[in-house]
Amino acid sequence: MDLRNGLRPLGSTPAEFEQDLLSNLYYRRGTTVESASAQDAYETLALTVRDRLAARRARTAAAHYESNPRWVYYLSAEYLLGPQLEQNLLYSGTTELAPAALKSLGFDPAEVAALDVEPGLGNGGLGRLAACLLDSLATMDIPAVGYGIRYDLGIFKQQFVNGEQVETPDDWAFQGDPWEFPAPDDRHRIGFYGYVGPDGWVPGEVIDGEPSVLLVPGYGTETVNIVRLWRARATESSFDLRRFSAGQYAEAVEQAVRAENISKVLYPDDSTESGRELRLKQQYFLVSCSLRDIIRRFRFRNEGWDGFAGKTVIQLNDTHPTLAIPELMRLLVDEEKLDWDQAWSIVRQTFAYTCHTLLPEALETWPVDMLGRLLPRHLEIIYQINEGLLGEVRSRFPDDIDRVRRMSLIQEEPERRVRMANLAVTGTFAVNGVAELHSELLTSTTFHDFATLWPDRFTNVTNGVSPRRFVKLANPGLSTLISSGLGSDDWLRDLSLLEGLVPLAEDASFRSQWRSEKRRAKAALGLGDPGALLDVMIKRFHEYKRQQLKLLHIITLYHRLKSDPGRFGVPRTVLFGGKAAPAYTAAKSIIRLINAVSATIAADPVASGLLRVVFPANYNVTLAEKIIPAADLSEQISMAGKEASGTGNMKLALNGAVTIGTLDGANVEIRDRVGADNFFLFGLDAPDAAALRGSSYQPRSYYESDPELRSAVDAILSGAFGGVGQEVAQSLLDRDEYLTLADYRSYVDRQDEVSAAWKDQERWTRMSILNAAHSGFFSSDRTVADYLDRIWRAAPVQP
Ligand code: GPU
Repeated sequence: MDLRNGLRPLGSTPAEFEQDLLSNLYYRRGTTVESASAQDAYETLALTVRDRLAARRARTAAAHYESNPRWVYYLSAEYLLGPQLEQNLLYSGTTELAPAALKSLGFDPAEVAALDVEPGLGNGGLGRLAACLLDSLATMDIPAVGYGIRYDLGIFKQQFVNGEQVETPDDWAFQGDPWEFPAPDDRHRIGFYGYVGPDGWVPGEVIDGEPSVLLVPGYGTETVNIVRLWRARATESSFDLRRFSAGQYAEAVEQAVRAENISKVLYPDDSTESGRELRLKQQYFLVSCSLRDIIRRFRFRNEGWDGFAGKTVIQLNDTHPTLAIPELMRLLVDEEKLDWDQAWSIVRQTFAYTCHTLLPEALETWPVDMLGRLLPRHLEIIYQINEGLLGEVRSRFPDDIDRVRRMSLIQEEPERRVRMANLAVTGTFAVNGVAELHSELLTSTTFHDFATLWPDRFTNVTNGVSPRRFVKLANPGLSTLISSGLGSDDWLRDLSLLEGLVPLAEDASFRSQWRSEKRRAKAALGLGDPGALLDVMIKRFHEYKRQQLKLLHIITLYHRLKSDPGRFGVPRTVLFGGKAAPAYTAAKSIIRLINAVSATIAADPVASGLLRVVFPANYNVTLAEKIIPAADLSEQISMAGKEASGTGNMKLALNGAVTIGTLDGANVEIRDRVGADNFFLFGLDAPDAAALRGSSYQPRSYYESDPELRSAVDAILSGAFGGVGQEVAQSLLDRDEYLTLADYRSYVDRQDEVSAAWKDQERWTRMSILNAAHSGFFSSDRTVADYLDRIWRAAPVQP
């Protein structure tokens, strides 16, 4: 059957859409207009929109089958997909149709839309990057599948109780998820534990991985790709009827519960290692299910193994899926009976690895004991890979024992651990960092030895963001203005066209419309004075990102206000958004202190009209889409040499926020493009920061020599903010691991220039427009184009 022509076309008029809604309401939801709840209406709408994408999906799959292309497989423990309804309305061309049809059936479109829950299956930048890349892959018609885990509970919900972060579970699919297609027949059986016998691994425990599929539509094209998310299921035999009959109810289901815990919850860590066995199980579960699925798909149109690496590239999103390397070796050697060298050559041609960090503590390692107990055969394979690696090192660098020790896949001291990053570099044909500076630092520091051995393996692919998600959907008003300024909306598929806005920065009427859009977005956020500069810092809480530096600036502004209100620069609203890992005490203290400072300023009649600090709880993609359009100033103030790239910096610049930032991550490339005049640079650069860290850094000397800094720190120490946060100030004075005090003066002085620039609204608007105009490079379409060119080498297939 030809799927291209074999499907009844779905309606495109309001009446037809209404008909489709009705039939889904009756036949799929089993209810009627009169008795339908808002939830019924929401689920019905989702199904009706999904049907349109599913029809395109069928055509895409048929085209893929026919062309038997080279596939890009993206393996990621996290996807932060964002709200699905608005996206799928846009991509299916039903943004106007749907609310009209709902209304005419008597439903309230706003109430219905509010029921869409974002799947929070990621922590932060890494998970959102995965989602942006999938969006671009589909938009560019690249045959691609994303693989991940369908966690029952996503990233925790954040609440503030007395200013403190309190975490509650995110049961995002409590009502079911109407966007998902369960595919229980594609389940795979996965083993753990056990022993290695003469015929290979004999697992001691088995579980099933059951996939469901989410559709990933492209924008302005027919292509609909997919992401497959695995869910752990107990096998039939795991229910213990004997115990149940004996009244031992908990024991009867114990094994089943343990099995299903594997996909129960997303680990809420961001760039720190979490050494838990369950997390290692999740990682193996993801890669084992996904590899079997990749092989199953390869077998549709291909035989043998010779063509596998030619048809397949598997991108590892950080080290979380690195067990895919020994797992594919095991499948090829133990199950497919290939010899080791042939298998290793296939593996080495199939995988590529993206590193997302420079923090040493974020480089995953697993205790040899734990890994060997959970995956005994994989540990053997890792040892054998290590023999090959160390043999190569010894022959290239005879007698360099220290080099061998550094490069080994096994760390010996203080405990034997497997170094996942070393394994990822060894088992792949390409390794990339995520911004130019990051990639340079990787080859000069973290992976210096490997880059010496295999220089051609290393490359850079600077991150990017989806202009559909972060401009069109987040900021419809500005998008319309951009399209009218450029004379078309082609920029949504070729973001370099934003350069066409450059002359419009000199057009007073365009500037005034641009300002109106900013004000409108601020009003929509409900932030009071739309004339105040909106200064935003939205990202995970981490000491290296330095929310504490922003806080010292706020306290300094507050002190200036108190001492001379007439001298105060410009009205400012500072907005924070972000979560701290639940176990990260220092980050949670910073959150608590921000909320306390916010309350103190709000309660002070002298200050509250001019300076406000707002901190909406539970920052996520949904909230990001509201905040980013409203932002005037983008805070990108990490200690130089610590932020791999950043992607919020790109989203904000694209929406016309001006950056204040260090020369870190992708900030460097943003500044190069938008121009030094349109970027507020401050602070130590990466070499100087590293040098200062390496010497005997004395944070106290900065405190002692700078009266404004001193009074800010003293205020915290003296308990001026509800008596909380003293530990934050104390740790700055004693350790200040991320050089906050060293960069304070340069930061505060730069902020004074920000205030001066804001006073000249015409000048500010020009900077704002030029930021957007010169940020076209930061489209994830360009990122995907770079991956294709440097690593993936796959070609588009049009449905
Ligand atoms: N990142 Br490692 C995460 O969000 N989580 C992680 O576990 C690790 C890195 C971030 C980087 O911190 C950020 O700089 C980068 O822009 C983002 O990944 C995407 O590459």
